[in-house]
Amino acid sequence: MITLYTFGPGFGLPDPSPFVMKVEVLLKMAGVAYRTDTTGFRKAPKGKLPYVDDDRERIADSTFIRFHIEKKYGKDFDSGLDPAQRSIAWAFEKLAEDHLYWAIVDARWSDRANFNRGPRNFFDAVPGAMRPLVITMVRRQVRKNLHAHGMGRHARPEIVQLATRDIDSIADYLGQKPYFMGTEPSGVDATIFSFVAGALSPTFETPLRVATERHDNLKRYVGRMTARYYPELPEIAGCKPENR
Ligand SMILES: N[C@@H](CCC(=O)N[C@@H](CS)C(=O)NCC(=O)O)C(=O)O
Repeated sequence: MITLYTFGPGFGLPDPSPFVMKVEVLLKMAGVAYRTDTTGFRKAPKGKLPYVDDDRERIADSTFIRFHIEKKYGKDFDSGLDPAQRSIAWAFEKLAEDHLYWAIVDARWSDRANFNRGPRNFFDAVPGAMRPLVITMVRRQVRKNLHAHGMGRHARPEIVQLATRDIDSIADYLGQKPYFMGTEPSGVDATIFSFVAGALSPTFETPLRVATERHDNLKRYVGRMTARYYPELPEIAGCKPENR
């Protein structure tokens, strides 16, 4: 059975990491049995979650895990999409993962109040005397990562402006369709659902959340995906399961 290494539920989400949520939804979409393990971060092959173990094969990174599921389990997450639609799906996926993601990181980690509401809890297991130092070091590393990406070089209002454009584009493309590419879910829904839910996390007070909440179709979409893939949960990020 596949083991998916996760952080565990948090921030009103099945996992604080949208990449972990993406892989969990892909596994559910594929109907592949899996279990989760929250103790794998230290051994992560690329220093990040998610990664999976599948019959002694270890695959790191949500996109390579997707490719693995498609190849090994004969599932094409984009079946039903023509080449142009597949390209659009890929481009939106990477918009979320490589652009919007960094605005979410900034909102959660750079803003002190939000950091205290959320990521600070990741360090609860660190012995009290060492905790402030560890927190300072990790936050410094996150700031360096933001700077290296480029997002962290912008002023906060500029970051919000860019991320709002991402969210508006996602909302406009979804429109009134039930799923991102049409009437049935495809691979990109695992990503868009996870990142939109991440932006809506009720743990954080962010302009990004306000920008996302303005889009009723996005909230209903998160509710629809919740009903389909997490029927056992009463809600995700404040969005109640919705079947239409
Ligand atoms: N490209 C990776 C990104 C994964 C990622 O950024 N994971 C974050 C959590 S959202 C992480 O583990 N960060 C830990 C770190 O950078 O030290 C994927 O698609 O899986």
